[in-house]
Amino acid sequence: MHRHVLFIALGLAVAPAISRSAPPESSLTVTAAWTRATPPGTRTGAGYLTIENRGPEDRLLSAESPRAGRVEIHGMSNTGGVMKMWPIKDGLVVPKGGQLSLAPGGTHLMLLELDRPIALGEKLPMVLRFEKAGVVEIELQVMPLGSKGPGSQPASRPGAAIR
Ligand SMILES: [Cu+2]
Repeated sequence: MHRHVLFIALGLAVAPAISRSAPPESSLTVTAAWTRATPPGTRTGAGYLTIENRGPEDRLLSAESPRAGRVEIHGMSNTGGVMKMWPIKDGLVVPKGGQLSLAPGGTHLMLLELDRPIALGEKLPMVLRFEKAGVVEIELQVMPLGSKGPGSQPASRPGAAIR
């Protein structure tokens, strides 16, 4: 009984120290984060975004969303009208001082096992996990079915929601 209380107290004491050690400003900015509304009955969707990097090389390791059972990073090719998608397991490099773009027809975030269709007007929460920058929380703007994407709009402020 007393041991349990001690462990809980330690946990509370350690948590703030960890968040303080995180960089106060991230070098990553996510812009133009969006997805498309999906028709009723659809369990999959695709997310697109641009990551601008003012710092050293980083790597997008994975993504998740409370709205999807899982999110995979997918590569895509279209050769002679044959469309192929495949999971990219070891993540994507965000080049030093450069940017990484996930866009229709290419690399995308595949949302699988959606709990319900994606509706126009909602903002789809997404968590991105980076090798160096850690966790970045963003929201995907929902565009109409068939949309080619929004203009460049910040999805996260530098340093915001970084843990
Ligand atoms: Cu895909």
